[in-house]
Amino acid sequence: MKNALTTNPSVLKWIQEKVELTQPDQIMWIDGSEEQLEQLRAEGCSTGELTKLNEEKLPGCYLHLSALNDVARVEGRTFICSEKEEDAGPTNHWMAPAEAYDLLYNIARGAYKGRTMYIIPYSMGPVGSPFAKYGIELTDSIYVVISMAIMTRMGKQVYEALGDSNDWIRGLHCKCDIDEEKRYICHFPQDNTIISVNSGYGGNVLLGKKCFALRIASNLGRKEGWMAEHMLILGLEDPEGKTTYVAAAFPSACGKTNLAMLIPPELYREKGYKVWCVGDDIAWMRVGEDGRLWACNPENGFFGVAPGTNMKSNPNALISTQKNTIFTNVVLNLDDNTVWWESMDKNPPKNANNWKGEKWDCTDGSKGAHPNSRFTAPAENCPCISSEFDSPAGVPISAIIFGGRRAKTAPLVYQSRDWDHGVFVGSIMASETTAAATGAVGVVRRDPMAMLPFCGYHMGDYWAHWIEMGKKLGDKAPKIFNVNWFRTDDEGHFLWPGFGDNLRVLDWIVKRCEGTADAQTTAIGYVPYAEDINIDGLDDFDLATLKSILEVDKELWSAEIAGIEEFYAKFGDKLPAKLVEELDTLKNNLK
Ligand code: GTP
Ligand code: SPV
Ligand code: MN
Repeated sequence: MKNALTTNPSVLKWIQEKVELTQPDQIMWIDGSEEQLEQLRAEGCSTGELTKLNEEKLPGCYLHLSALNDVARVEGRTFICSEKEEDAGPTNHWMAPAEAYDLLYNIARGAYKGRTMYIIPYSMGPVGSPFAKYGIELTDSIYVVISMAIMTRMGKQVYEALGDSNDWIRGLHCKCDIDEEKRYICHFPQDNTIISVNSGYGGNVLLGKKCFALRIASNLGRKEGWMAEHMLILGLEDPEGKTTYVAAAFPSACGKTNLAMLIPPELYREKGYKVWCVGDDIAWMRVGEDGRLWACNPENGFFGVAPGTNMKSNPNALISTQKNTIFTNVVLNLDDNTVWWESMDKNPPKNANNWKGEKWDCTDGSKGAHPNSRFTAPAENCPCISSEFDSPAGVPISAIIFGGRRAKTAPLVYQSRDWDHGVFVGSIMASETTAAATGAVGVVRRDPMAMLPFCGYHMGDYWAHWIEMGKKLGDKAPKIFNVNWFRTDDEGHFLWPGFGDNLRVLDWIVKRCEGTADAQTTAIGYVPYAEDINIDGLDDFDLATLKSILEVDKELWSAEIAGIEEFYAKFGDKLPAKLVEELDTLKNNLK
């Protein structure tokens, strides 16, 4: 092929086939150079796909508005096309591979006519590290190219690392007409292939992210003996300079980015505590040579929720977005060409366009930014990025934390009795739904390990894989915890201050890992003594409230059992016996 950046035969053959299928007017081999990206940004601005923002206030930043019907992941149109239906399991949508290819190729046929095919080589994980996996995404979207340049290690160095290997993930994205009725996000684990059509929204089209790094990678992890999880990774440095790493799985829009970039409360800062961000959304984890669990963030940037991000809740995230960032579906301030979103500050712009690109009156009660509006920011912008961010070996994990939005039931924090009980705790996770996916918001649903929309195979097999990993790790396995920042009073107000103050809970978690904090044994696991969570310096929060959110209400938990049983029933004989045992133990404990 003309101007090809590789001689890898499997790459060339696959691209040639897709060129014949999609029939682009032009082909552009993305090399990752700044000149090429700059050319694409300029072209994106000339077609209206991008708006260049104020170069003085937001250098290198752009606004992108998606189609009105295309603002979040579409779980109902996301398919695992494994050969056998039972391998996708009861929590995924499944389509037979032959039928899916047929359907998708019919949609993709001629889809690049009059357009350019961009060929994006990218790496998930630092290029050349033992964690790294390579992918090629074909797209007809400039937004996708410049976003992949932020979210992944993108460029021709990937071809050098790949050599002649056939071990890479194929990704085809076609915008087509952004037709909701023909929107499909399909995964073919047996072919390491992803095809996404009729969308331009991040989670559906930045194929390195959820599609590859979770749905395909979870399959690879199962085969190769490692784990791909919807988890942030952070390091908590104590005053002696010792850093403890934890990984935490919360469902979409439930606080991963916020926790990953947390700024400790003043009294901890004064003592010298620091939090370092390794990742805010995805963790790949494998057993290291020392037998411990080591984690790497395969991404290179943050695709974070904009609304609610402000100098108080998450200054590190806000600062990360102040240069070289792409904003999607936020408010455009027409006076100074900057962006705004709900609760960024108390001064919504008077002369502005909303996320739909319409003139917006901030006093009419309508939202200016979409609730799932996002920023795409380079990890290197983050003031608290970990020195280990690019480490080929990753970081050793001491604790795994599960969590979700539960107004009642789940206490602020508890620890599992052991690894298998921890797998049970993850498997019964439930959370109120958010705007990160289309559909109703605020409905409690089971979301095991925060992987419900992202596990690329049968969830029963996935749990069995977790149990297997625990066996491999033995007494070096991380301790497993569950947190809930979202307990509310009867009027629906959050009881726990959250955000930076979540460090107070992390502090207890780290002490539990070190064996220096006590705990009370309850029906669901180990719960802190209220006195062991430091609440010094908290206004409007007292020990009585803390005790109330640490409470394990046996009635609520007994009601929970029915929900767990109903959920577990879906998995039939794929439900690991260990989890049934753990459920029996819980039932007995609640008697
Ligand atoms: P994805 O990118 O969708 O995977 O989301 P995420 O898990 O990274 O969630 P994020 O940190 O962006 O937080 C989403 C929403 O939760 C924001 O509106 C935050 O303001 C809110 N939030 C985060 N942490 C807390 C907390 O400790 N307490 C409360 N009450 N809200 C929080
Ligand atoms: C999530 O929904 O969990 C996200 C955003 O992190 S998306 O990339 O759309 O999946
Ligand atoms: Mn996420």
